[in-house]
Amino acid sequence: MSQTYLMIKPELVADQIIGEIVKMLTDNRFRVLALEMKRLDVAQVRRFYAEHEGKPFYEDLVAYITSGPVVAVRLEKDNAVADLRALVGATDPGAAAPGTIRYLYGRSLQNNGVHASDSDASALRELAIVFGDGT
Ligand code: 3AN
Repeated sequence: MSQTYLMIKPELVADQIIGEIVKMLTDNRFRVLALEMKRLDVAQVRRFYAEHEGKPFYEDLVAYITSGPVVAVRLEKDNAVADLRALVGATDPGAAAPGTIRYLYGRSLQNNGVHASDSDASALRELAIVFGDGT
């Protein structure tokens, strides 16, 4: 079993598209180990997206993710990272495969609905930033 991190981004939380996504996760045999609605602060989000620092979209990205509460989800499954990336779909919702979360709920390259960790190392790092330790 491995863990990964899914974050429902502020525009979907604002529109209450939460249950639909959790159902897709459990239908795909992910176990929800922790789930919390929270408002991330700027310092947390800058660390979270540190790999994008300096890119043209970075400041807008930080402002967007801190604009309202997100729903943070700790997930467990065999092959969790790859299986979740497949369920989430491509970064650009316009390129996401039919049936994926971003195909269904993504609105633009920035407002693409959800975040999913891209490696086991990222998952550990991101879960620690958002949930603290190993809760
Ligand atoms: P993913 O979330 O698919 O791993 P990343 O890590 O490349 O994609 O991008 C992180 C977030 O930054 C995306 N979810 C999206 O909100 C935003 N983003 C990425 N590329 C762009 C871009 N070219 N223009 C605007 N926002 C972007």
